[in-house]
Amino acid sequence: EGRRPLIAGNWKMNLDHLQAIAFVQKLSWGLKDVGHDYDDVEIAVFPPFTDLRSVQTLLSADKLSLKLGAQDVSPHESGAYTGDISAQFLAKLDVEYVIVGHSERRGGHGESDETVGAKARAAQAAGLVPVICVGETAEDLEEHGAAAIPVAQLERAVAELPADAEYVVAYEPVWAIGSGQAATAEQAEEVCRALREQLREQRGETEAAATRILYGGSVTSQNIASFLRQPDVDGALVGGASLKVDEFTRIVQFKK
Ligand code: G2H
Repeated sequence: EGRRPLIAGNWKMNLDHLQAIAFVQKLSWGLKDVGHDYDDVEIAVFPPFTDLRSVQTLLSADKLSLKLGAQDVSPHESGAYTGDISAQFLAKLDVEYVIVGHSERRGGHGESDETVGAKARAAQAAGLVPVICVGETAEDLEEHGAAAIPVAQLERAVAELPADAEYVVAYEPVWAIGSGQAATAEQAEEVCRALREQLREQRGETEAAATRILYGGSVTSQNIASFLRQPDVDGALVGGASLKVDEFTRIVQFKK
């Protein structure tokens, strides 16, 4: 439907800033070797905060087409928030995307849907594109089926965004994260379709049709193509497999 696929590499708490430079160099050279067309498939990497400056310098010095993302952002603009990083700080480092509401933050740091919505709003206000993560746990799945919880999370996360805001949605079933047990392409499509339907009702047809919805959870070079063949899956949020240059290169080259 004319949405450019996005493959996002979420490094989580891996690779320090020296390792990050070596990694991004190797990745971008490898992508050049295989003739990757960035207009065809967009690629973004999401390093830890402490790597962003180094990676930004490398990307701009070598005019690399990889996009830069961050893994979290404060809902606040500035002030007495020890340890927080503002959206403005990220924007000044040429960060374009920021993950909000990853299950490791919802679970491990007690982030509510309201907090996730406030983070998405703060990111959007600073000119960043929030990557809003939603997904059900194994217990949710058993109790409510696959779509109900992610749809409710999305509804609350986009509630405060202005009309026609740009954002990305990532459907990550919690039971599929880092488990090696990915959802099937059909399961992913079912929920991604329900998420788009929610956007259609809540935000209108134009925004629903333009918004990219990614699948995340144990994505590999073996299963990526099956997800991207689904009409409502527009890319992937890749964790573990984004830390291996060769494997990540195969993933972004999924059409070949
Ligand atoms: C889900 C995903 C990336 P992995 O958290 O966000 O990680 O691919 O390792 O399951």
